Amino acid sequence: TMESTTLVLVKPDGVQKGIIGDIISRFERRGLKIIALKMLHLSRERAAIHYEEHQGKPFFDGLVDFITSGPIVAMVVKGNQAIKVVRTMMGTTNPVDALPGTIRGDYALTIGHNVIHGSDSELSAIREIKIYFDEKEINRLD
Ligand code: YYY
Ligand code: MG
Repeated sequence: TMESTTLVLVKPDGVQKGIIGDIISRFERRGLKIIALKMLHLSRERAAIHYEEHQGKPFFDGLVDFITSGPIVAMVVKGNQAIKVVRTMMGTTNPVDALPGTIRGDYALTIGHNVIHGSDSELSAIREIKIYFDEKEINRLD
């Protein structure tokens, strides 16, 4: 086994749709552990830091508008290959291509409103978790 931790966000559209519980349940059913959890409303500054890899791209301003448009839920998810497993459970970035049974495949239809974020690599996960959580907010006990 290869334990890893990843950052998951339920985006404003996911909170609005009332699927926070379903998303958490999917991870728990799979055997992943939620080791930190909060609801917050991102500032544009913090959103730009989160999405710094996309600065300058044509969709960047719309992405920041969207992710700051309402409350989100941030969580740290832990388990065997959690980064990869969560990405698979999310489905493809463009929900039009996402398979039924994935979170985006079940709840989203356009790329600008795709319900969920999950870190895409070990480095991204470490960087992104720090944007949302202090060390002391993360439960490292099992
Ligand atoms: O990691 P993931 O969310 O699956 O996709 P990214 O390529 O990192 O893009 C981040 C975010 O930006 C995506 O979830 C939707 C939005 N976006 C967009 O609106 N239009 C694109 N052409 C690409 C991405
Ligand atoms: Mg990404």
